[in-house]
Amino acid sequence: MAGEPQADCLFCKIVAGSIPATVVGETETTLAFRDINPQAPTHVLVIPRVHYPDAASLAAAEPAVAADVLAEAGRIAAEEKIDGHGYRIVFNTGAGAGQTVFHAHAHLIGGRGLQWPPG
Ligand code: IU
Repeated sequence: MAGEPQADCLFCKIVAGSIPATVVGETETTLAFRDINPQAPTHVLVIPRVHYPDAASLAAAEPAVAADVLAEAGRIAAEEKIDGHGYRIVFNTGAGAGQTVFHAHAHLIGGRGLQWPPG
C-alpha cells in the first residue's frame, strides 16, 4: 500500500530504529539525521516517515507531509545557524540525477559557499 514501510528500504529501517543514525530532528511525520557522507559542514537528510520513492510522489500523495519535510529543513537550518549565509535544499530525483536511496529525502546542505549550477 502507498506509504507503507518497505522491507528492503534503508531509510524505512532508520525510521524503524533498526539501523542507527545521528538524529537531529523528529516530528510526528518526519525524521532528520546527519548524512553519513557529508558534502558540507551541515549535511542533514530530512525524510518523511512514510515511504514514497521520491519527493514528487510524496507531494502528489501526501502534500501536507511534503510541506512538513520542507518546514523541518528550514527549522534545522536555523538551528544549525546556516540560514544567515544561505543554504540549499535538494531532492535528487532519479538515478540520472544522483538519487541512490529511493525513499523521498531532502538534502539540507550549508555551512560553506555553494556554487551554481550544481554539478
Ligand atoms: P541520494 O540523493 O539518494 O543520493 O542521497 C542518499 C544519501 O543517503 C547520500 O548522501 C548518502 O550519503 C546517504 N546515506 C546515509 O546518510 N546513510 C546511509 O546509511 C546510506 C546513505 I546507504
